[in-house]
Formats: sequence, structure tokens, C-alpha cells
Amino acid sequence: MLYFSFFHLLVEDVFTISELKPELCFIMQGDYVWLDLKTGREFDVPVGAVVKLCDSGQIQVLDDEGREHWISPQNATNIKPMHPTSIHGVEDMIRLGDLNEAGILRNLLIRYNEHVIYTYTGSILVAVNPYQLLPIYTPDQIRLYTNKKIGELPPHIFAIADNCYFNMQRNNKDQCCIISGESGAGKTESTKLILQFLAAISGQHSWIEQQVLEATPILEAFGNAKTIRNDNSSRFGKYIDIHFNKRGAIEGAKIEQYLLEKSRVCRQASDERNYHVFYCMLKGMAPEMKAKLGLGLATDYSYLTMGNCTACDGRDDLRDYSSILSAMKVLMFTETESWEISKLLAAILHMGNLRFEGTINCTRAGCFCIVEPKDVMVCLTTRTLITRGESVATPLSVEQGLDVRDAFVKGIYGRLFVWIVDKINAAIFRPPSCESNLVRRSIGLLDIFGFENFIVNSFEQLCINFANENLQQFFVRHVFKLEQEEYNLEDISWQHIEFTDNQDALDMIANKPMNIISLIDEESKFPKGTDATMLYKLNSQHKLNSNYIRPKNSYETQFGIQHFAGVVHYETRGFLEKNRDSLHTDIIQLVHSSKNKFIKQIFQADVAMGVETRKRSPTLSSQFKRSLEMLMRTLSVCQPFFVRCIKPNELKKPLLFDRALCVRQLRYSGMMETIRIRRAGYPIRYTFAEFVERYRVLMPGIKPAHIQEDLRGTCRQIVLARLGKYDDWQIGKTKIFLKDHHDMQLEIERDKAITDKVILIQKAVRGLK
Ligand code: AOV
Ligand code: MG
Repeated sequence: MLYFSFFHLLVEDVFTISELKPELCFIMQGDYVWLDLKTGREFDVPVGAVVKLCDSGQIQVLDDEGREHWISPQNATNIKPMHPTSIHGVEDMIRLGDLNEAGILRNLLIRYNEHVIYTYTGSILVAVNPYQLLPIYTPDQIRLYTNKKIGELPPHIFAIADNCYFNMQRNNKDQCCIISGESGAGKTESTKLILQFLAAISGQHSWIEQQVLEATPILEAFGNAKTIRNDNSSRFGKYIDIHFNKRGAIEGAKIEQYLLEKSRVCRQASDERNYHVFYCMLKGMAPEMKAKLGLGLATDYSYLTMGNCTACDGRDDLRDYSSILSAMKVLMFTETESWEISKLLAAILHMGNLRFEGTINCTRAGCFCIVEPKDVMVCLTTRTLITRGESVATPLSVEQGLDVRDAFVKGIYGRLFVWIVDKINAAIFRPPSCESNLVRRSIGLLDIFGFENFIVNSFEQLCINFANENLQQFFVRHVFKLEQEEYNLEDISWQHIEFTDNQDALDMIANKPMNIISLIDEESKFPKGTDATMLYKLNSQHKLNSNYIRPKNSYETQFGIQHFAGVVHYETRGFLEKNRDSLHTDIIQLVHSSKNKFIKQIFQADVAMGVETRKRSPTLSSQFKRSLEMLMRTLSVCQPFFVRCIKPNELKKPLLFDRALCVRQLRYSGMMETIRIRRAGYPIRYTFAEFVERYRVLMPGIKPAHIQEDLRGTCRQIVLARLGKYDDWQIGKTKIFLKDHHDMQLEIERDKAITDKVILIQKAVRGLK
């Protein structure tokens, strides 16, 4: 053992005075410590390390990353002893002694290295993506987790699902599960696992359960794509509300979808793909059907090859195609409907291959399948303008023609997606009967796109991040409010805790008068509005708001927002057009003239509207805002569960833990906020009976809890004796509230008391001999 006297060190370099705790003076080989390398990098936190060698004045440690360090008084390195709970990790991070970023990170890391991907923070489940199939989702596991309390078994997504289900029944209250995390973190997989669990325990193996489960492959085929972040990235948000009858069996479901990324149909970034369904169709469709649609290979189509990537490792497009077809059958898509969908998809691919050589070459026109080739030609080469009541056709440039084509294709795909979701809902949604309405309960699963911050961010990112601000606000309110409510309910003395609230940012984006969304909207409707005039208005309205970041100069076209998860700069070029989301009358006219009933059906609302109404039709942001408001209202009447998915690395690899990436997610997900309140609050709570039962060993003569009359008084007696009058513990109406270090102290004393007892017994036994 080395007597490591810190008073001999160059204290200012190594430790601050407050860190000179007595326990630091003894560091032994094999001890665990925190090593703060003080790199100054934003997402660096102290790393765990084990002491390998203590030598004259120097300590050699091996950190969690496998690096060796020599610590000497001259090093500007900081070490602190590691709390015992951080050495092997804990299932519930509320029990962590080192309740800080480093402690949480290491806890996740050591569990992850042992393939333990789930950890609790109270009832919040943290799930680290394993990027490999773990044998933890078997029917046996489902049975194991059925009807158990959280904490009774190791943390698991099934435990959350089970608790949702039983809370719903026990409390007769709707439940929701909010699954968050960035792209590729595992939200969709978690959603599927919860669905799978609920379908299994609701017990009927009924047709409706199968239909609810089979909605997923269809939604993923049309709404998911390979991106650089995730090979199966959801490009839309969804809320699946599962309805249960009074016996707890699944009775139906309803799917709400949000904001599909339409631009992907026409453009993909490098190494990314279009929506899965295109590749699946080209791989899986029978040759004679392909021939009818004039289809070839994925590599033949410009819309499928922009990312230079048509195949995706680990995905089997051929097999997926048959799953899609069979899922469509289960969800009552008729043969004709499936064929019509294929025709639309084929038409999109052919349109993408249109060549403009001065004029449009429509030689493959026959393959359009849905609209007359000559009508398409007119639509893509001229634009009709109405001037003084007369319509005049003005020619379009090639570039403008291509834009019209892309707008048309996006219009088709977006409407097709909505139609498909409606079709699925028609099969799975059972309107409540009068009788069942009274007893019907639901569990909602929210799988929405995570916070996004790219090199260039546009209108879509603003909408996505706006959605995430809403969810964060929901989380903050719930976690902080409930926590503090419990203290009030228990009538303990409690000073309200301040926490970082994102309400101001949210107000600036969408709530206050002249908020950002409303200004964008106003400008979108204003005939002379441009992206530049919009930016000008945003600047003049919000320049003084601390959450708003103005462009540096008058040439810059970006503005920034300080989101809860960091600053995002938005490129305003194209904002208004994206927000208007309107199709030119010529396109609507083109659809109207089509002989294809299906395309007319998906454009039904547009055709029915008429020119003037269409002009006044709600913008994308106002529709999105409204659907978010509805979502928030739904969530607010549910009992929520939170699942925080963490992506351990950017390479989609198993057993690779990128510390900085994880710290960033933990910090941004609000996990640290939660920890702060746990720290200031009383994370350790026992009912009086639990407490007496556990710690009566510390005071001779205390009877077991079940034969105690004054449990509260006995609790007080024990804490007064062990923790002292002035320490920060509290006794409420039904529970005792303690700090982590109390727990630690009591546990150590309890261990000692038990050991002493054993020794006494052994001695007594020996004496007897
Ligand atoms: P996301 O929904 O959060 O991203 P996914 O749920 O699609 O992320 O997960 C991405 C990939 O990680 C999956 O395709 C799996 O390969 C793997 N994965 C995730 N969770 C698990 C798990 N529990 N077990 C095994 N593999 C898993 V995005 O939709 O992009 O935001 O828009
Ligand atoms: Mg997803």
C-alpha cells in the first residue's frame, strides 16, 4: 500500500482542496478510481481506471479504454476514488454513488460489455443498441417478464411493456411509451419488441393481433430507407395506439403518421437508398409482372442510384418483398390495390428516368401506366398562368421541367403513403362500441424521428426538432413535476428545484405571438413572400431572444436556434416552398385527366378542392403543428413510460462504445437533468416497513416490521441513531427519504452488523463445541 499524501503534491495542478478527502490518502493496488484527463473536449468525462501499481510517489493505472497512465504529483491529472457502486455497475442508476456523467457512462459501458443493454434510471429505461441479436427476446423471456414489478428482474424492454399493460389494467388508465433517441439508436426495434410482448401477453393469438403486427413490414417498406446512420431508418414519425378490451385482449389499433420525408423519393445522399419498397419490388416481383410494367434492375433507375448504393448489407430485399405482399394480404389490401400500388411505384421510377434533351423524350411513355404521356409532356414543358381571367401557357426551362416532375413524384409518393396508412387503419381500427368505449383502454407507442443536426439543415429538420422540443417539454414536466409532487404529497420540507426548462425555446418556435412557425407560415401565404423576406422578419422579431441566433451578416441565409439538444443552424433557402407544399394546378389537372382510378383516389382531396381553396389549404408546418398538439393532448392524459435509446457507435458495430458519442446523447436526452433532480432530491425511498425490515439489524431489540405498531417511530429511531439528527434525511407520511450516501452508509453498517452477528454465532457454536 502506498501512503499517497496529497499534501506533498502540487495541489493546484492535481486536486482542488475540496477533493482532498481522507479516503484519497490510501490508494491500493486493485482500487478503482476516476481519472480526469482534462482534455477540455466538450464530451469528455472522467474515465474509470484500476490501480495497477503503487510505487514511490507514482501510481500506474489502466483505464476503461485499455490505456495506461502514470500519475505523479507533476501530472495535471486528476484522480478521485470510485464509489463501490460504480465498480461493477448497478441495474438502477439512481443507486449510483457517483451520480454524474462519468458514473452513468461507466455504468452503461460495463454492462454493455457484458451484453447487458438495459439499465434503469428509476422507471426510465435506458437501452443501448447492441447491434447484434441477443437471446433475450424469446417466448421464455416474455413469460418470465409477465406480471412482474419493475426491479424484480433485470431491466428489460419487456418489463416496461409489462408494466404499461398492468398499470393500464390496475389503474384503468391509458398508458403511453415515449421512445426517444437519435437516428439508429433503436427506437423502432424497441417499439416492435413492446408490440410483440403486448401481443403475446394479451393472449388470444387472434387475427387482429396478427394484423397489428403485420402493419410494421408495410410501414417500414414504404417509410424506411437505408441512411448513413441507420440501415433501416424510419423517415416518418408514428404513434401506434393499441386498444384493449376489458379482458385485456387487443381489440384493435390506430396508427398516426407524421411528416414522411418526401424528398428521398427523388434524391438520396451518398451511400443512402430510396425507400426499401422500390428495391424489394425490383428484386421480388415475378418477371412477367415486371415486364408488364417495363421494369428492370434497381441500377437502371436514376431515382434509385443517386446514393450509389442499391443493395444494403444485412437486408434481403427478395425475402422482404414476400413479407410485404403477405402483410398486405393480412391487412386486406386487394390484389387490384397491390397491383395499382406497383403501377404507381413503376411510374415514379420511369419518370425519374425521363431525359430532357432540349425537349422531353417520352419514348418510354407507355410505361407511365397512370397518366397519358402526351399530357405529361405538356405538364413538364409548359406552365399555365391565369392572367386577367385568361389562361396563358408559358414555356418551362429544362430545369423547371425537372422540378415539376420531382414535385409530382413527391406528391404521388406522399399521398400514397398516407393512403397506405389509412388502408391499414381501416383494417385494424375498430370504432369503439358504446359498451366497450367505457372500458376500453389503450397503450400508445411513440416512435418519432430523433433530434437532427446535419451539416445543412432545412425545413424538415426544423419540424423534426420542433417535435423533439415538445417531447422534451413533456419529459421535463413529467419527471420534475411528479418528483416534486411526491415530496409535497408526503409533506416533507422541500425547496423547489430549478431545472433547465425548454419552455422558452418552445414558445419562441411555436407558442408566443409572432413565433417562428407562424412567421414562416405568414410569409408562405403572402404572395410576395420569399425566403429572404421571411428571414428578415424572423430576425427583426426574435433578434433579442437568447434562443435565437441571427445570421452573422446580411448575406447569410441561415438562422440558428438554441435547442435543448444544442444549436442548430437552418438554411432558409427553399423554406417557403417546402412549407407551402402545394402542387401546381397543372399537375392536379394532369391527375384529373388520368384514366387511372387509383391515382385519382389518392389525389381525391386535391382534385375536389378547386384552385382557390387549394391556395388557402393549410401549410405543412401548420398541419404538423396541429397534429403535434393533438399528440401532446393524447399523451397528457396517459401515464407515461420513457425509453431512452442510446446509439453506442456510428459504425453500426457490436461491442463498440464511443464514449463521447454516448455522453452527448445522455446530456442531450435530458438524462443529466433527471440525475440532477435525483441528486438534489432523495433518491432512496423506503416505505416504513421496508426500512425497518432492512435495517433493524443495526439496533438491537427492534422487532420485525410486521409485528411493529409504530413503524414511523421506529424508522425515526433508527435514522436518528445511525445518521444523526442534522443529516439530510426526511420522514414523510408513508415513506422515509434518504440520500445516496445514507444508503451507502447504512448498507456498509448493515453488512458489518450482519458479519459481526455471524462471527458471534460462530464463536457461540465453537464455544458449544
Ligand atoms: P431508430 O428507429 O432509433 O433509428 P432502429 O430501431 O431502426 O433505430 O435500430 C437500428 C438498427 O439497430 C436496427 O436495424 C438493428 O440492426 C439494430 N438494433 C436496434 N435495437 C436492437 C436490439 N434491441 N437488438 C438487436 N439489434 C438492435 V431512425 O428510425 O433512423 O431515428 O429515423
Ligand atoms: Mg426508426
